[in-house]
Amino acid sequence: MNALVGVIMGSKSDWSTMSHSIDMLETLGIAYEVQVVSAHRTPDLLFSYAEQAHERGIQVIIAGAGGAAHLPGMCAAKTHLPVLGVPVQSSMLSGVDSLLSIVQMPAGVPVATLSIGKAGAINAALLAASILSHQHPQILQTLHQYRERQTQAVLANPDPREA
Ligand code: RP5
Repeated sequence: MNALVGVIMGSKSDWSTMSHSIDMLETLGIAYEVQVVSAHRTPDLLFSYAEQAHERGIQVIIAGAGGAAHLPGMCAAKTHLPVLGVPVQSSMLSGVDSLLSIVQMPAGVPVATLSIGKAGAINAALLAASILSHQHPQILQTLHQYRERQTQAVLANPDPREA
């Protein structure tokens, strides 16, 4: 199956966060590819990745980065595909630096920015599924099932004192 979602991250040190995107894509049965692409250390690779993603069949890009997190924004500058930015929780500033670096895009070049860390990585995969669901009925069905399981899990155990 050709990858529909391209997951990129600025460093292997982002993997512990971005692996949550991968786990959710696998839960939803969405074909993906994943690799390190650094805006600062491999800028030419970033440009070629973003420029060629669409013709390779990628429909959504999830880009995670921390600190001076330029990867999602520069990726969005080089492709018309939707780019979902995940701010990785940095050690020095707890990811606020990452969040502000990603979210404050100038008008005209959007990045859909998720929350810092694990929740953002999970939600990026779910948002990718939402985007893809319009053209992929199987993904729509799987997404509905995931949401229903989540709802039922809360309803089945509403007492906050119980685990
Ligand atoms: C960013 O710099 C990466 O996304 C990572 O979050 C951060 C630190 O990278 P390493 O020094 O750990 O490789 O580009």
